[in-house]
Amino acid sequence: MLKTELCELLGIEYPIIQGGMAWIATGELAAAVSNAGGLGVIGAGHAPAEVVRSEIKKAKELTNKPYGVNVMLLSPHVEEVIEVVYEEEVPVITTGAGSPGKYIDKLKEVGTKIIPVVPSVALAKRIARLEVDAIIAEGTESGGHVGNLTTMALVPQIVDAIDLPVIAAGGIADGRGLSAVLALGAIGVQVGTRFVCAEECTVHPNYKEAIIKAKDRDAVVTARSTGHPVRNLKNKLTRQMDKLESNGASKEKLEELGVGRLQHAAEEGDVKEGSVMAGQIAGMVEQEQPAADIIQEFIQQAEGVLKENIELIGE
Ligand code: TUI
Repeated sequence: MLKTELCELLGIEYPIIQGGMAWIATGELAAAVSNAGGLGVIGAGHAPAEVVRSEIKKAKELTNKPYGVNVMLLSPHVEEVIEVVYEEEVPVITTGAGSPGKYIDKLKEVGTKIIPVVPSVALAKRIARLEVDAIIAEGTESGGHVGNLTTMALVPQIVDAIDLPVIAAGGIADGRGLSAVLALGAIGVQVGTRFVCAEECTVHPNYKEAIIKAKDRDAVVTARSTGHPVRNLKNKLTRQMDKLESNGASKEKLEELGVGRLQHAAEEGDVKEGSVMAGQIAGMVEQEQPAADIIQEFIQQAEGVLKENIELIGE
């Protein structure tokens, strides 16, 4: 059975972490993934701390297994969210959009494992000096806020640059991706887009349908000129963003147009004028499935690939 160092580190059965997607990854999804043997992660995004607390309580009611919270470090509520994570003694946090440095001592008091997400070697090196437990190397194939490097180029460079365990993210939708990043030196994967289409995911059905219908080139990056590029599915909003950008619109104007659009797509189901954040592998997601089936498929497929690879070597 496929086990890695990540399983021991987090007390989980399979080396799969679910991406903590803002407005999408609720307590229900996180609990379903954790019950299925992965690590389910609640997305705090920009939500107020009490909303995050209620999702944590939901997850705790639905599972006895370890789970996590993704803390978006640019959130206006980040200080209060950290306080809630501390009070609720959340087993694991992943962090995005910065360095979790100033929160580490406090969270270590309650035994929280800390796993920052980084898009570059420079950031990985800076963060590896802190008391963190592992690092997620997130390639530009991911949905949402993205860096520039691909998973294929980023993961081995981070593996070589730091002494911490590395988890790969971006462009991974099945067991082929999992076995590929193990070959790059990662100890596991973080998977977002495919879990959006888990049955237990409470996002609006239109959002899931948009991912299921998407083809290979549909997940495009908008707002590059703002310095905060976002990968989302091509629609009326992305065309409007591109047009404004090519007409030389200011960073402020472009950012203003993006405000609230993810929530609008995720909760209201407006997949035309909302931001349907999704990764480049959206074209590989073909159906809605229980989280447990997604995880079982990942593991069986990865085991098959790894066995075939051993056979390639021969005697
Ligand atoms: O955080 C993500 N992806 C996200 S967050 C998000 S929430 C959102 N809500 C409304 C509108 C737009 C977005 C959607 N997708 N991925 C992790 C990630 N972290 N990617 C890049 C980084 C990152 C960037 C800079 C990590 C550290 C960092 O450090 C900067 C510094 O100088 O400390």
